[in-house]
Parts: sequence; structure tokens; C-alpha cells
Amino acid sequence: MTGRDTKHKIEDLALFGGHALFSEQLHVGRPNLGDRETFLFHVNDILDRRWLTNRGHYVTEFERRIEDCLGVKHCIAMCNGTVALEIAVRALGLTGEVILPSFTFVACAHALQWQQIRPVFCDVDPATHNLDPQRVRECITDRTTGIMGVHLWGRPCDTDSLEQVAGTHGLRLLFDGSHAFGCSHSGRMIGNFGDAAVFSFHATKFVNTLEGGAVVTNSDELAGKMRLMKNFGFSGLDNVIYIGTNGKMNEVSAAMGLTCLDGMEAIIETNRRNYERYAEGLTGVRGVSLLRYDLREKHNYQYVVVEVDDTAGIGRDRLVEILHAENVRARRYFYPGCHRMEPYRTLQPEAGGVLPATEQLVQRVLCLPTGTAVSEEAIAAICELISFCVENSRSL
Ligand code: T4K
Repeated sequence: MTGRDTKHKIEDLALFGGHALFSEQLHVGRPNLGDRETFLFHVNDILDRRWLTNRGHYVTEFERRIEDCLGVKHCIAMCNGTVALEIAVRALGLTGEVILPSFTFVACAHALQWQQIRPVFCDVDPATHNLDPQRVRECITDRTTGIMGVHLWGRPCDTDSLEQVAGTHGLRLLFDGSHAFGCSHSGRMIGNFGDAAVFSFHATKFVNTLEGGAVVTNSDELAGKMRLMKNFGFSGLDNVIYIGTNGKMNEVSAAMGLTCLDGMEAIIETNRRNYERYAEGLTGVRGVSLLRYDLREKHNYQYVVVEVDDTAGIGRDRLVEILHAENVRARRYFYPGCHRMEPYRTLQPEAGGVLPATEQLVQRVLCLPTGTAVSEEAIAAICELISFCVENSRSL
């Protein structure tokens, strides 16, 4: 940021020839790094041990720390969140049709379709952005075997209602908690609801392992199955007792995860500070509303999400164009919705007809840069810029 780049007139905007507000790009999902020295110390230790993967010390320790942190019985670390989803889906015995939101990252749908399971896209509650249990009921057919709820932006699904629907209809209930590591719901940590929960520890996530993921569960049986599945089905040396794949996390990834877990409270503090600065800066900006978190619960504040409605006078996409020109790489997660991506738009061309809330949200939602790489001054400048755009929307 140069300081001289406050916008006073339309021509000051970079899109119209002015200086960009930031000299470097500000990203959504810039990785949170824990203490660098600690991480490098671990990496050296890993090299000294010459034990890089397969039941290593660091992965074992990472799994134990996650179990403690969430109060779950089992954590099975994996190479990424998508493979974790695929393995969980398979271990749960899902077949036929599984109900999930379209308003999520496409990996959720792919993890099903990859295994010839039809993703049935269900609408979300426009207020929570999460699966609407009533709509879920309407999606159930005699081919339905499960529900995949996604705790979007780290805000919990209506777990009580979904557990009730699943129980009544004999369905398995899997949660994708990729955004919700470290978040609680009704005083319990996310990870303790349904049959199992998946986390992504991708570089862009609150806690990252470079690439990585995990499944957590309180079921001994499921955990046993998934441990076999992620390691080719090996049970001891030379003894394969199950069909499996390679879903293992490596030692360096686990070391990164442990370093992030050590720094977790500090990262939350920064994220919360950023969230509060956005809340202040966007107060009173017409048509731009910040998604709120339940302050009684634990939260990681990893996503700063706004909805831009018609009263802003400027469309979300025009705003994104302006922000990008200023080097603010805001993201339209999860545009255009899974149902409008291939292969789903070809396989299920009618899906959008029952997704009115999703169709509206994908046009309105915007994620703004946050995390440990974004300063308070930068946030104030981003808010001023958004406010300027709304005030001058008629000319934009
Ligand atoms: N379920 C949910 C609900 C998910 O959100 C995800 C992943 C999954 C399942 C699957 O888990 P994984 O298999 O990925 O573990 C990103 C991530 O790649 C993806 O992990 C994440 N969700 C999704 C929400 O976001 P893209 O296509 O936006 O990634 P990309 O490369 O554009 O990165 C996002 C921004 O982060 C960029 O603007 C730059 C910045 N960045 C990224 C990387 C990788 C950095 O500054 N440094 C980096 O190292 O999908």
C-alpha cells in the first residue's frame, strides 16, 4: 500500500487508469505459517530420522494432537481433504445417491461422482448458507444412502435436524468440516457430529499441512476401515485384507500441521482482529453485509464473507473487477455452484430449478483477504474502497 492512493474520483480507480491501491496482491487464502524455526527444526529432525512417511512419528503425533484438540476418539490423517472425503464416503458404504449442497467446493461433489454415486444437490438456508434440513427431506428417494453436510465458512450446519432426518430414514451422515477446524457448535467441537467428519489442511486453510486432510470419527469400526483404506489395505507386513488406496500424509506435512497447531491461538487472534476491522469498516456501507459468527462459540474466523445485494447499486462481479485491478484478489467462492460445473451441468441440467437460494448466493457472495498476511491498515483501505464503489455505483 502506498498511502497516496485513497480514491477521490472514478479516475483514481486502477480499472480507470489510477494507481493500484496495493503494490502487491492481497490474497484470500494466503497461508498462515506457524513459527518458522520450529518447522525447520522438525524438518531437520525428519531428515535425521530418515523416516519420511508411513506410520511416522510426526503423523502419529499430529493425529493425537487433533484427537485431543477436538475431543474425538480417532483421527486418520490423509494426503488431502478430497481423498479424505473419498475414503470416508467409501468406508461409510455410500452408494446410489447422496444429498449435499451445491454451494460448496467442487471436491465434495467429485468425491461422490468419482465413485459412481450421484450427488443430489440440495438447497441451502439463505441465512446460514448451510443445508436446509427441510429441503434435504424433499431430496430423499429410495436410492439415497447418505447426507453430506458442509459447515461452510466454519459456521455449523443444523446438526440436530440433520441427525434427526438421517436417523428417521436410516441414512449415514458425513460432515465436511474443511472450513471449521477449531470451531464449536453447542459447546462441542466440530468433528463430533454425524458418523464422521472430514477436514482439509490445504495451504489455504486455517491450519495447514501444505497439502493434507483428515477424517475424524468416534466409531472404532469406521476408523479401522479407513486406516486400512488409506494404506492399500495393508494389515501388517505383506498382508492385504481390504481394497485400498494411497491416502497417507507425509512427515513434513504433519510437521507443518503441528507447527500450525502450536500457533493456532495466535492465528485465531489475528483472524478475529481482521474480522472485527472489516465489521467496523463495512458498517453502514449500503447493500454490503458481513456474515456474522456466533460469538458464544469457538471460531477460527478464517473466512471474511460478504453478501452484495441489489441495494449496493453495484453488482458483485463489477466490484470484483474493481478490487482485482487494485490488487485485492477477492474470491467469488463458490461461484457458479457445483451444479453449474462439469460433469454435473450436463448430467443434471435441471438441478438449478430446485436451488433458488443457492442461485442467488452464488451471485452475491464475496470472500475478502484475511489471515496473518493482511494488516489492519490494508483492511481499512479495502473497506474504504468498497464504500467508495457503493457511493459511486451509478458511475461504475
Ligand atoms: N471441502 C471443502 C469445503 C473445501 O473448501 C475444500 C478445499 C475441500 C473439501 C477439498 O480439500 P483439499 O483436497 O483441497 O485439501 C482453494 C483450495 O485449493 C482448496 O483447498 C479449498 N477448498 C478452496 C476453498 O480453495 P482455489 O482454486 O481457490 O485455490 P487457489 O490455488 O486459487 O488458492 C487460493 C488463493 O490462495 C489464491 O488466491 C492464492 C492463495 N495461495 C494459495 C496457495 C496454494 C497462496 O497465497 N499460497 C499458496 O500456497 O481452491
